[in-house]
Amino acid sequence: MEKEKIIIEAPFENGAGKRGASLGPSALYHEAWNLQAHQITEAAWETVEDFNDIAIRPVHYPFSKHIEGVIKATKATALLVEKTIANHKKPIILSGDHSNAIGSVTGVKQHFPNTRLGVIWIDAHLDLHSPFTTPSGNIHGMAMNALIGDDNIICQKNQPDADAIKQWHLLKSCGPSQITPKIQPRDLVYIGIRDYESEEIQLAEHHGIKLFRPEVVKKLGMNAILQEALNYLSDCDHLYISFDVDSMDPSISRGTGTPVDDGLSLEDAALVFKTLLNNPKTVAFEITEINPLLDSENAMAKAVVQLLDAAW
Ligand SMILES: [Mn+2]
Repeated sequence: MEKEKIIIEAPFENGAGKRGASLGPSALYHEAWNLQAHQITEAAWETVEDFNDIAIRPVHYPFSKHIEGVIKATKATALLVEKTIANHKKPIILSGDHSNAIGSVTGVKQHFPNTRLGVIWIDAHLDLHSPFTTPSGNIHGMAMNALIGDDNIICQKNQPDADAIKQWHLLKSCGPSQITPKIQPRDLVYIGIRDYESEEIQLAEHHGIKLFRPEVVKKLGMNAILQEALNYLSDCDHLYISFDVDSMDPSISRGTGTPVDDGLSLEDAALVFKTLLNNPKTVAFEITEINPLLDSENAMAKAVVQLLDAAW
C-alpha cells in the first residue's frame, strides 16, 4: 500500500540571494485551493519554524551568508522529516530555497543511518560550491556540496576565516548522529544541469558524478533518462528526490530566483513527478525555489500544483 503523503513547508529562504522563496509554499497552497486540487489541500500540512532574517544587517560570513540561519533551519527540517518517515508517512517537502535540502536529506539519513541513500537532483545547477569556491556566498549553491562533504580545496579561490570554516563543518555534520558525508557521489544523479562554474563541474568530473543535460533529455526522451537513472541507482535502498523548479524552461515561468534558458519542458517535469513520486524507493520528495515575488500571476505555483496533483 502506498504511504500517506504529508506536506512539509520549509520556508527558509536566506540561502538564496533574492527574497521571496519563503512565500513559495503558501503560493502553492493558494493555487491548489483555486484549482480545487483537493489531494493537495486536504493532505496534512506541517510547517518548519521560520528562521529567516528579514533585517538588513551586516553579513558575518561573506562566503557562507546566513549560515547561522541555515544551520537552525537544517536541524528543524531534519527533525520533522525524520519524524514523518518514522510515522510511516512520505514527506513532500515544499521548501523555500535549495539549502533546505541539507535538512531534508539529514532527516532521511537520521532515520536510515546504515542504508544506501540515492539522490536524483533535478536542477539547472549543480549546487556544488563550497565556501572555498563560491562566487556569491549564497548557500543554496552549496547544498549538494555540503551533502557529499568535499570542500573542493583543489579549486580554492576564497579564504574563509577559521570561524566560518567551523560553521561550515557544523552544517555538514548536522543531525544528532553527525553523519557526514550524507551522500556518496556515486549515489547521485543530476537531471537538467546547464548552468555552473568551472570549480563545480571539475568537482563533479573528479567524482565521476552521473549527470544528464537538457539536450540529452531532449534527444533520448525523459522516460529513457529516468529509467537509466533508476537503473544506475538500483543498488540504493532508498531515494531522495529534489525538484528545483529552475530545472524547467523559463517559458513555463520566471517565478524562481535563478532562471536559466533551454530547460526541461513541462511534459518532462510531469514524467519526473509521475515516475518518481510514487516509486516504492522514494522516501521523500522535495520541490524548491518557487518565488512568487519574481513571478507574474503566480504561474510557477500553478504549474507545480498541476504536476503534483496529476502524479499524486
Ligand atoms: Mn538548486
